[in-house]
Amino acid sequence: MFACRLPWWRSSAACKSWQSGHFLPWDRCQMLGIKGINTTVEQEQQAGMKEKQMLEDLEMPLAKRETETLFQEQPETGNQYLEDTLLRSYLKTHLPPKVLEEVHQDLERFGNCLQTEIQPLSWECELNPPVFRQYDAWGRRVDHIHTCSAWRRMKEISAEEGLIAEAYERRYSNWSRLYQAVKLYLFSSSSGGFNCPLAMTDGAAKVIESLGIPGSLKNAFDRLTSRDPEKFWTSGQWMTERRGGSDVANGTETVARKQPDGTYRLYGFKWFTSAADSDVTLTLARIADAEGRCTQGSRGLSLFFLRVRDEQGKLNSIQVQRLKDKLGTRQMATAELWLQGSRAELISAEGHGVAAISSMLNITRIHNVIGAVASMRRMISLSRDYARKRVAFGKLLKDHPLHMQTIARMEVQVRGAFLLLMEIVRLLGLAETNLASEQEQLLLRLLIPVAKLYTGKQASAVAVEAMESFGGQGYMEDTGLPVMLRDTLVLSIWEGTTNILSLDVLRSLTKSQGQVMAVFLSTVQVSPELQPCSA
Ligand code: UCC
Repeated sequence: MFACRLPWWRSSAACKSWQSGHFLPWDRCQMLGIKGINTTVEQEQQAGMKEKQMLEDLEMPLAKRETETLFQEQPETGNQYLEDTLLRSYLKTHLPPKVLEEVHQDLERFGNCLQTEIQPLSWECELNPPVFRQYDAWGRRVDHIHTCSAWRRMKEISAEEGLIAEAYERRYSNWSRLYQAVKLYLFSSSSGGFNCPLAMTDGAAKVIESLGIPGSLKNAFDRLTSRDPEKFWTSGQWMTERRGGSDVANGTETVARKQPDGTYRLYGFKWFTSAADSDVTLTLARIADAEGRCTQGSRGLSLFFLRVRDEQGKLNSIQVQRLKDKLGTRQMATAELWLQGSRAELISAEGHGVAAISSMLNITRIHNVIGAVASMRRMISLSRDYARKRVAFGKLLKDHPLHMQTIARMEVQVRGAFLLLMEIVRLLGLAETNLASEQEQLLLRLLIPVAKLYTGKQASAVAVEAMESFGGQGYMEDTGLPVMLRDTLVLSIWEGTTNILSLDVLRSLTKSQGQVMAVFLSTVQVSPELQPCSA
């Protein structure tokens, strides 16, 4: 019984031929009489000849078995843009024809690029996670986070493709934000985790823009929104400290001390800093008064901008304690950082740090929705392709109604989530070009936390379901499918857990004195596509 559970080459049903170095099943060894003991020279010679013959017989089938194609065909996707009928029909319905024409060409090209260049890079990022080196060979503290070349190439591609720039250049007025979101949606599940720094980069650019791009931040804004890989910067968002990341008001211990030149020095411990290889970051701290006292709670928090390294690449009085050992998003360096007098610039009104960083949070939460919809889309597309190739019980999976019902249910989920995402980025585009009505702004405020909390949970449920549709192959690391599941699981956790976002929904209700709900209900009632089906 026990032997049956072992791979055959380790079981009692197998033995190793000492003469040839080849493995032979045990019964064949018996037949050949290759025992190595209690045999005469003649018997051994006979056995040797028999074995030679046997190996020759085996050689062909074995060699063939090695080179034969897999007995299950690999699921694949082609050009993700061209294959996404819902996306294409949405763009066709909503975009002005001139914009559609330009955008279509670019997305088709980008879809090809994803397939040929970006997807292989993504896998490379997964296979080569960041490595942290605290000391050099001579004992000097260097705190170097080494990232792979594929990860660095993702940064260049992000700039070249304008994955942040597109939203801020506003070439297509209010449609620019939607267009950017569509590119990010296509990029996300092939980005090897680079969608995380992009989310925070977008959030930082948004904060700086909402401050009116002050002169001191002009260079940073230009770099965060640059299409030039040489200039492009990414940003972090350091909010979580050792007391936790949800209750930021009570968990933030970092202290800011004002310097004679008007800048600040930050002292504290940031416990969870994603994309720690970023160039700049936004972070919260409490400004200490002349006696060193700080205001506690939310009203004591202010928002700061800082560069992680100086021009020479030296860390800004930051020590990296270690990299986090995460369940997923392993391609991306998340670190624990000590701020030991890091030079920073105060960018919010004193005590209004949480309100100021909220515009970053709202952007990163939208990116979270993009990531959720993208991962569902990818898993289901692969599952659909597999159903067209895999035969079971005498026919293709696609011809089994029960299997197709499962896929159809997932398809409904991703389509609903996709349309919700498109509505959010459409509203955001209007708000950013001063074209949104008051109702649309209220709706946007409500839908962001709702969509983030809903799609975050939905994505992992769909990913688990989709994995099942590949049978045992879905559970195999080298298919790449488990990576997608692991990376999806974070979506309900970072950027505010489901309950924290539920509280944010309540916050939006309270702050608007219930108006957001009135707007939501009236919007739902007038949208024909949201009416219950009468037939
Ligand atoms: O950093 C992290 C990981 C980074 C990786 C990100 C990558 C994502 C990539 C996705 C791609 C696939 S994780 C850390 C994330 N941390 C959070 O998300 C924080 C979670 N906690 C919360 O959200 C809390 O609700 C807090 C911190 C916002 C609550 O703080 P307070 O101080 O208790 O909140 P208050 O007092 O209610 O609000 C303070 C001010 C108010 O404005 P004023 O002062 O004008 O009345 C609020 O209206 O902030 C305003 N405010 C908001 N405004 C609070 N939340 C919002 C909001 N969502 N929108 C607008």
